[in-house]
Amino acid sequence: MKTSKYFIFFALFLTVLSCKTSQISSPKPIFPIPTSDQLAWHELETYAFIHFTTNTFTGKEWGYGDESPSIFNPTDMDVDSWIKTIKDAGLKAVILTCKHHDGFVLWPSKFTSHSVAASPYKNGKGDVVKEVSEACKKYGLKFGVYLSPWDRNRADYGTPSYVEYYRNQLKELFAAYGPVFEMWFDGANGGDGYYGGSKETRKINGKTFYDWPKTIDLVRGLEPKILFFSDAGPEIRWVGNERGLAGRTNWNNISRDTLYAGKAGIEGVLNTGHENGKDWVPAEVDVSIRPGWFYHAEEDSKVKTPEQLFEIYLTSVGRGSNLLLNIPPDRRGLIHEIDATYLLAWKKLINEKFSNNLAKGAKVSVSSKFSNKQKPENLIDDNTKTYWAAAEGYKNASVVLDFGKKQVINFVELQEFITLGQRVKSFSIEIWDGNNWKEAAIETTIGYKRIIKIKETQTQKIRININDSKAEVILSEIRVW
Ligand code: FUL
Ligand code: CA
Repeated sequence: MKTSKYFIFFALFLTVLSCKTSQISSPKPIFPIPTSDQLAWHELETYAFIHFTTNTFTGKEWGYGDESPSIFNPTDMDVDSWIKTIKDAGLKAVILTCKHHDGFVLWPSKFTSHSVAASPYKNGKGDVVKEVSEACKKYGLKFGVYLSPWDRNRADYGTPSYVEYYRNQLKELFAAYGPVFEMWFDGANGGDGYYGGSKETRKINGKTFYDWPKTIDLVRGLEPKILFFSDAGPEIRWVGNERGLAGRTNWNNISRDTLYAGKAGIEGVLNTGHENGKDWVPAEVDVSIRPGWFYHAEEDSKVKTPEQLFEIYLTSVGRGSNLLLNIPPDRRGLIHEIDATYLLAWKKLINEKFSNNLAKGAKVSVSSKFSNKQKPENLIDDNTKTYWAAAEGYKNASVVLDFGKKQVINFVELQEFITLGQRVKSFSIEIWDGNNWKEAAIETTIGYKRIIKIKETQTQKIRININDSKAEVILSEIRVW
């Protein structure tokens, strides 16, 4: 009787103790944190933009809005081959310009006659949006929609009936061509246009005219998992330039309430994000494989080479952003041979540079750990869902990887476990020269992924020093190439 009493007491004591330890056995999140749909978006890393409309046939970048649908006439259209090339190049999704600023729409919309239905393409029976979305399904790629808010064709542009028209088109698109993973709202509003023949300059108030909150609610009602891209989100932000450059410092955080699409002078903060931003709004890097967004034969000699594309990969994905690479079909309705060749060579280059992960099988030692659950080996298990964390509250930490013998090193790749928020503010990489540690790189943020190119060196050991962080350091993966 007496023994069992003691036993119960002891068991209770143990339970309380274990509750206490399990409470602190995982680090707490540092807000803001990504939603599960944003997390899935981060994992896409690279996807394609397709700009295709009457501009392809007029040679313009911004059609005025008076183009006759009769000029939209691709001679050898093969959407299947576009999507196959994109898939072979390792890209994970496609965003199509269903309507660019000129107002010509690529599906047979019942709300306008300024569309593919009035063109010679398939004798007016064609539907490019349908073809692209179906080919994406066939090849297992996600499908996204670009629908230009600015419309230089519409007579009612600038009045409430235009906003109604725009929303009707969204309803039509989301009903017929889903699922849609991302919706791209372009902030460009150049002013002048055809506007049903009035040929004038129309200025709208970018902050109020489109009443975005209402439009966004409408689309979310049709597609709950949709992610909205615009200059300032809500889910994905513009990176602030079209040259393929995410900020070397790149926070996923900004404060949405201080920004809106088209607001002047926000490129800087969009590029780097804001350390203390209240919302998780990661940057997407949109850049074209050619100088223009649309195909122009005179730019055939200016297609970005595999090496240039690789540099862009490093300054976008390698800086914690996603890369939206534009690949515009030509007048035949094909991805030009030069573009296709360079794309596949780029993919090959990525595969070659990142083929031999030296971190696999290395000996990992860390300066501290949160608990036995977040073991250092989690850093090299090729699984982004497992992580190592420094001891509670430790805003600096170091990790040493020992390869056991000298190895040639070119790149170091780091990933934070962003499910618990972005933390690291500054870090450095050091190389062991046999006697001393030598600094090889000094950088700021990491985020979802950071790839640091270092001067080719032979070494047996590298050390990553996290010098400052918002809270205890948490990394999910380290790879060394
Ligand atoms: C810009 C547009 O004006 C360009 O034509 C292109 O569509 C690019 C992706 O966005 O704002
Ligand atoms: Ca891991």
